[in-house]
Amino acid sequence: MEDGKPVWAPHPADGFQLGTIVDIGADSLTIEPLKQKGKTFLAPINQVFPAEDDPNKHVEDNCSLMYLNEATLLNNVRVRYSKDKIYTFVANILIAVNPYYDIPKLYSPETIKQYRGRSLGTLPPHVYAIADKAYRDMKVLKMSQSIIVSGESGAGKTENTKFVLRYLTTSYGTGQDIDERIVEANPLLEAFGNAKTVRNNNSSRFGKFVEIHFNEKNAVVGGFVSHYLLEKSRICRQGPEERNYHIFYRLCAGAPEDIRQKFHLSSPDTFRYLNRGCTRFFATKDTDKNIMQNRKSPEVEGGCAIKNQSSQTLEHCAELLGLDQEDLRVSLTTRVMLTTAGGAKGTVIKVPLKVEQANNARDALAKAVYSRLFDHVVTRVNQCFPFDSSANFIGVLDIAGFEYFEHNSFEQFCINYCNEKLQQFFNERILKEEQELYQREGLGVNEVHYVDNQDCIDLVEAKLVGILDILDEENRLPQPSDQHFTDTVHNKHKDHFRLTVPRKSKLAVHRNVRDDEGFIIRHFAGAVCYETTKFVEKNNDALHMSLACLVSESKDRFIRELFENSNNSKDVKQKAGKLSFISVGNKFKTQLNILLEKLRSTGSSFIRCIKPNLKMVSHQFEGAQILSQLQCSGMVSVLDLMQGGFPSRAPFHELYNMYQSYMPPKLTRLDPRLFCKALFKALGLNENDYKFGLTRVFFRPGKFAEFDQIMKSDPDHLAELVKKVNKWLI
Ligand code: AD9
Ligand code: MG
Repeated sequence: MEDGKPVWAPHPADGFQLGTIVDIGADSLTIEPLKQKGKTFLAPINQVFPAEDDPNKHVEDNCSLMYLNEATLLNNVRVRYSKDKIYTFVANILIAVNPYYDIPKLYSPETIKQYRGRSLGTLPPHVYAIADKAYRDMKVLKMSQSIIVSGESGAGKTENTKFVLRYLTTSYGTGQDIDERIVEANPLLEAFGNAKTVRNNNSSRFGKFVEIHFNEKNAVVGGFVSHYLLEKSRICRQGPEERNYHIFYRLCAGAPEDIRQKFHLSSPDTFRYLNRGCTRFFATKDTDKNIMQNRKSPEVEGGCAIKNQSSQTLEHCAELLGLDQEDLRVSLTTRVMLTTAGGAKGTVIKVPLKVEQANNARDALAKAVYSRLFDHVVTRVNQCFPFDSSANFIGVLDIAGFEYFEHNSFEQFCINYCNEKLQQFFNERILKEEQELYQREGLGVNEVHYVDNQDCIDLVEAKLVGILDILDEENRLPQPSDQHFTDTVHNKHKDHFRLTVPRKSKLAVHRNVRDDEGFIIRHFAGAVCYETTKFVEKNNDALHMSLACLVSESKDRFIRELFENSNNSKDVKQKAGKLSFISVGNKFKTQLNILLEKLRSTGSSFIRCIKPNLKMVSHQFEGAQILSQLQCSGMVSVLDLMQGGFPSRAPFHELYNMYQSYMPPKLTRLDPRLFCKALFKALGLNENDYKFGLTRVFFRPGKFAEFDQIMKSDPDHLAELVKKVNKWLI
């Protein structure tokens, strides 16, 4: 970068703005914005990037730009988006910007046909190009493939996933029922697993990996769906302007009369979980006879009773769960314990619950029923596209990207841990692909380096000392606490590079929490402060004892079966003595490791989805927040990774076309490869700055632009150059 050359400098709203350098300081630059001549500002050197000569130029593959940096990437995506070109490649990675409106013909059957069998790069970037590449790779390499779709909420992951599934079943299905079923599973899964949130009116509240299986002849034979981390808190509570899962409102609005009667359906307003107002508890010091009779613990005060007993809520609930109404009432308001005091060791007693505990028990029951129902729905979906044997599969992963909210809890911790693992896989693959490309092109180099995030993954999942195991240990204590857990994490990892104690200002000011109740993890995509309140509770999937026993003995076979696996021992006495704990974190860790093992055994492609604006409207490009998504999705680190090798690459014929007009006719008669060779030799370029591959020239960072500059320099220089070329040719 030098005085007078166009550069991209930081801009608070647009991400970057064009300007020129007017002065160079020790660690900052003075920039004059193009749009506001005369009004200069200072920018840190490491945040200013060289710009292409023509800021309106756009390219299908970002790697064919002369300057490969986050600013030129953002600009390329911006220019393309303004022309409804929402897809862009960065090498083999596809960036997809959500257009928030239907671009005519973008996904038409004709477009599907066009992409069939065509190599990557021969047609404009498209999600179909990625789907077809996966299919062709599967066929040629005889190896399963995966397509990893990521991005923040509302970025278009689920829509793109559906386009991939539709493409594959349309292009390579057998034309039978099974193709349609794979596509039709989506509305069903979305009814149970999607909800309106402030970020997306149809937000998936679970992650999924959908496999399409193919036979030896590479035709579709079946499918399989795995699901991850259904958001359970939504069942009982939704934020302002948010809703519970779609299925509830659909049932209330459109169920046939017999189902309405059977399920006692009415308007959503009448259900607390849909709009606050169903079974509530209030504090009691006396009244309830049954509870009083069973009180044998010191907690005589502070029991509770069900408030709206006059309504039929409890009765309906018991009826639908196949339970005795009285049993349900008792189980919701008391818990069983094994006495150890006063000689009567081993006697089961019922301890009344406090209001808050009873509310939690009720919510836990609702969450358990729903999450098991969701598991069941996925199992049934899987039964709809069974297959006897499969040669290979193409799996599409639609899972939430890196999350960083104002308040981050256990859910964000799990999803960001997942994203660390996926990022590592992404790095491994991109690195490998770069190296393979260099090998294919015969470059004879092997020197791409990147920053590994294994230390961050270890911090979360290492045996005993990892945060997940520390949390499980806490859950197993007789009296687990979020504070004790947090302290243990900090004690075990005092000087860990990735972990710090949050500053008071971050957490405690408006909220009544200790200033160190939480931790900050330095993720690959940025530091996130997690508030650990409720970590212990959210890590436990077990119902309290009396409820667990109750539902496992439901008169309703369906309900009984939903709870069958988790409740092996029906002996209350035996179970009451134990602390019931089912670890959410470790279940996820296991699932994730199985998923990654699967991904590692497949060939892979990546789709990075981008949300263009927070208003969810078309034709609005909010540069700064798009830039932050490019950083969070690891795209900026891909550019960094590529900087370690030869990031800019140009096919010989492209270079030939670009520069032939500058050269005398004698030279342009040469074939493109020789033309380029002659040119480079004559220019006397440093051989460390570029490499000749079989089909293209690879440049070290910034060297493509230098070359371009020399080519376009003054005529005298060019004449000199031509002489040299001629000499070299002779
Ligand atoms: V979440 O993490 O599940 O909350 P996603 O899945 O990333 O999120 P989704 O695919 O649901 O986002 O897209 C959000 C909305 O954007 C959709 O409901 C569409 O209205 C809109 N969308 C997304 N992609 C496209 C597209 N290619 N063309 C038109 C689109 N509209
Ligand atoms: Mg989604």
